Amino acid sequence: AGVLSRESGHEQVVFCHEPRSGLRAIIAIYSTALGPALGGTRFYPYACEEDALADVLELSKGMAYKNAIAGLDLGGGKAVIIGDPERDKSEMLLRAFGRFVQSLAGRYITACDIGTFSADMDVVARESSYVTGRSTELGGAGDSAVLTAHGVLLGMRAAGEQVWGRWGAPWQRRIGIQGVGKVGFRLARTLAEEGATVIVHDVDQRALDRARAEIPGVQIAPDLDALLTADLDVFAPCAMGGVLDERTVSRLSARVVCGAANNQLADETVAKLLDDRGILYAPDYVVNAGGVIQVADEIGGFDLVRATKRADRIYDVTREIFRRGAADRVRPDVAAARIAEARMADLAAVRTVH
Ligand code: NAI
Ligand code: K
Repeated sequence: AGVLSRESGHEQVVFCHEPRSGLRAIIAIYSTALGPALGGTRFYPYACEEDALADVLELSKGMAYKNAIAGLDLGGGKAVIIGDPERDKSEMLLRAFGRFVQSLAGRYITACDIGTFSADMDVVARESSYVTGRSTELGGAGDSAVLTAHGVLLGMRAAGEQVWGRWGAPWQRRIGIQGVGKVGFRLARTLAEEGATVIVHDVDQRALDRARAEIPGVQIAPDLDALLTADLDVFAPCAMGGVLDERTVSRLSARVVCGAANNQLADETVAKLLDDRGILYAPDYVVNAGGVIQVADEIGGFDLVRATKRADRIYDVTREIFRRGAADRVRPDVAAARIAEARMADLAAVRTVH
């Protein structure tokens, strides 16, 4: 891990094993330049430890950029628990994980991600003070999908205005959403209520059944290709990372990509492919920061009104990134990275002066 963290730029990577509970987890801290490293815990049946490590390294770096550009006084980190959440999750395992989080003495603050929920954070919090995303009954921020979906919508509005001059007519607002889980479902419902045409795809039949039952007029695409090639204005990836690659980008009919998933680009060449096809990419970590803004607010005592006001700024930040990109003649992903990296470097420098 030492060599790995030097090469990848991470500050610290911790492997956690607790045999009695079966816990196998990795906590990665990319940067504490701006403050404690905040990022969720993903509970996922990784095929092997190498896959889990690759994921947590990438996700923790993404969190550092996300927190930096959101203007939070927080660094970037992430945790992964290797296992099937439906089968392997237990009080013992979550508390064992909480012990490891506590052992980092506040350098890492955890929260929910794929496969973990507020009720799980309540259990982790019985062993650690460095937990957010707890239940609202316990003073927590609750389900962060609320402000994540809110922020993605604001980012979509900014992107729509950039491409079509305004949000709404004359374009049709045909939105394709991959993944109707916690975030994608809310996004789909709000857009449908606003009168947009919403087409969704999910690999989980239960998620599709719920969407069909609760979102009037929602259309279901049988597979990803059908979704990508549907006549879309906006494609919103809200499932797992890596959906955009050479193949999927070549099929995409949308002019805007704006969604909640972390690390939507399979690799760094994909941003250029999108740009070459005239597709505006709203950088994932810019528009999906609502969730971390929501849970970060819990650190000082959660207030939904305050957190929503802060998440509202995602609209201005997204516009600023498009503006900076145009002014510097770079793609939006490059403009966003420059802003995030500058804030981390500037404040890291100032904060080492005693
Ligand atoms: P979730 O687990 O509730 O929903 C994900 C949905 O995607 C599920 O319904 C799942 O069946 C579906 N899915 C998985 N693989 C798929 C595939 N290959 N094709 C189609 N559908 C697929 O997760 P949640 O919370 O809605 O998050 C969605 C994405 O947004 C994730 O990538 C997450 O990391 C990211 N995100 C979530 C935040 C939050 O506050 N919940 C904050 C920032 C990012
Ligand atoms: K997250």
